Amino acid sequence: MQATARAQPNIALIKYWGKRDRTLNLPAVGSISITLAELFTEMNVQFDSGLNDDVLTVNGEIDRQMLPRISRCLSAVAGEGRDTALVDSHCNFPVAAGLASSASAFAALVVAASAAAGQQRSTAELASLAGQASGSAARSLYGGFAELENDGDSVAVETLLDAGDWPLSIVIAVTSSGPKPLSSGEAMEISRKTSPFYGRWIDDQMHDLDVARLAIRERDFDKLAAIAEHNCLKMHSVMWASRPPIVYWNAATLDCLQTVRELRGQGVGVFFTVDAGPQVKAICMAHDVSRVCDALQSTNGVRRVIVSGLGVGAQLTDCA
Ligand code: 2P0
Repeated sequence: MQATARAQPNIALIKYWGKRDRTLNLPAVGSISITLAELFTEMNVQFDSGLNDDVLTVNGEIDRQMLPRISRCLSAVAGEGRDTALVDSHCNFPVAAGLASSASAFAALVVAASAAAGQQRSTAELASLAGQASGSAARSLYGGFAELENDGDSVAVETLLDAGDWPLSIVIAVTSSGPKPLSSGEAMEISRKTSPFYGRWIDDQMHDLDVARLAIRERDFDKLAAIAEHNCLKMHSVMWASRPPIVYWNAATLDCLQTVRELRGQGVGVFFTVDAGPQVKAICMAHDVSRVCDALQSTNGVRRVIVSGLGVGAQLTDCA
């Protein structure tokens, strides 16, 4: 059997940084994210392909680097005794550059693999399997605003608001399209072991989650803006103070933050967030999109901007 699924990346407004259990890949903190609409990974999985080993192609090219993680995830979904698989992935945005490509990839993979194996799993089960492969991927099973809770032996995700309930827009300023120098997983471990701010980061997270959850439920843009920017800068402070330091930003990243602040000074409803990469994500009201786009596009060092609304979670698109 073969199946195809499509999943969108998500952007954390309250971030996951650090692991509580590396074997089970459980996050050390909860997180809150928004799932995008226009960016996606489409993944086709075909078991019983007659191959000796799993084969992964990404945008038409054989990918051996990502293959071990993909194979582990396939075995977690379909069992260790499963057939080998042909996995064909297509992504309409730069991979491994801080745009959460692993989140959309593993969310799409678990949905496609489960269907191709003839299973009927709940979204919660699929999220848990995706989270074992990549912590942030659990959130991409859900649309709109999603909270990943940090209790127990597996992850639990809850939808806080559907995409249509508060249709915010996201403008992504791409400042570099190369792969990131250090994976998030490696960087989190360095932070846990060496950053003097790591313990405080963990201790503060519950407060930030509470504030953001309430702001989302009340659709209070200014309150969400303030806590999201604070949480983002706090996470990067943890990274910067690690040894060796982890700095994903470039000069254009900082220029984009300045652009967002200037826009806000002019009365535009917009705030920034930055993940494990140099791209800046500006979250704004739908009616301010063109102003935010123009300002970021003309900021020094910005290569291009990508605009997205909020989307639904991962979906099965074909199964035969
Ligand atoms: C997040 N990031 O909450 C945070 C903010 C990056 C910065 O989740 O090791 O690729 O595969 O569980 O999910 C990126 O980490 O890490 C991430 P693994 P993942 O979106």
